[in-house]
Amino acid sequence: MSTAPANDHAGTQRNSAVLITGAGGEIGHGLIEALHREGRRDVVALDLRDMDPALKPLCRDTLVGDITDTSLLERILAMYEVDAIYHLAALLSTRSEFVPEAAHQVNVQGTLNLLRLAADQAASHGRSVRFVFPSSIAIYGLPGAQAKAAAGKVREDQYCTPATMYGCNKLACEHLGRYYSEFYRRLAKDRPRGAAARIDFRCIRFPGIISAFTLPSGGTSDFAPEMIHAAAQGKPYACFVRPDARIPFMTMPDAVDAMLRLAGADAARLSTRVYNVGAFAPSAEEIRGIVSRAFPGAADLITFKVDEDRMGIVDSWPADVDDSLARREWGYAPRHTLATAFSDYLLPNIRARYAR
Ligand code: AKB
Repeated sequence: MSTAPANDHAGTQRNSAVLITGAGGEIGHGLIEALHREGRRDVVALDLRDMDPALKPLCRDTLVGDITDTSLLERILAMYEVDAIYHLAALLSTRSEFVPEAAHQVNVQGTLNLLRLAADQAASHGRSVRFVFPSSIAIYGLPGAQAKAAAGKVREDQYCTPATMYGCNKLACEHLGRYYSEFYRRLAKDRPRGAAARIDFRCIRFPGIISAFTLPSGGTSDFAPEMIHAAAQGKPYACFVRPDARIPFMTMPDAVDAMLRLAGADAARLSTRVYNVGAFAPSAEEIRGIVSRAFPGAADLITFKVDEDRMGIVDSWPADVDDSLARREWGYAPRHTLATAFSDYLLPNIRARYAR
């Protein structure tokens, strides 16, 4: 359960906080470490499971709970003055296809609960609450492999017709975030007046994200990290997409850097609330080639056993994204190319991880 906040003032005042939901997940690990490096000492981490003990010292508080539990969110409102929220908690695309209604509850109702918390916080302390939200390439729905190949790099305003519950959820949350930031309770006499008392929603449509330190679960882009981590352990891997399957990816450090950069960007420079980011877009076969050269014997251990249903999801996602808006407006600049993602980040860290 939750631990009492540090230097609790017995209710006489609320401590400042940066709230991270889904904090125990892949992105959460990297984000907590990055915020600590930036000198933030007021991170409140919320997750369904208890936090990794190594991360707890980097947080002011760690809470175990569910974003659909409104009484928990009300307790957070009573304990903290939240200035920023990184809302990472979600059921990913593959898992959501087995429990679509539960996915809606977590991914949309949970986000609505957090938006409401942010609105109440802004009204309570009179300052804007920055709400950073990871959307996904899953909001795109291309009609098939041929259209996907013809479309090339997709802009933010193209093919926004998701073909998964997760994609529908993420697109809905993008619009909810824009509504709460610009039109919330627009007819109410006591509606928030001026930007100061509102939410400042900022959103990135992430591609597949590859981490050297954590393995994803429940995603459809997982084939890339699963293949890499299996090869590093000398384990066989049956890849569930075709060799020619192609979607955009980025490394976890670049994903965390992008969120922090967007969160810190001057609002006057932003023309929209939703941005594409990408870094490299290899085919599954190209990833297999790099991995086979890096790990002796992997070539014989990596096979292709296509799951046509999951392949249909990947065929609806873009082969690559146009992220020129993010690069122009808030200086998005991934450090890793496909080559350096492996040479500088994945291979050294993954080898060290499995050498133990
Ligand atoms: C998934 O595969 O569901 C996620 C995503 C691409 O948003 N990693």
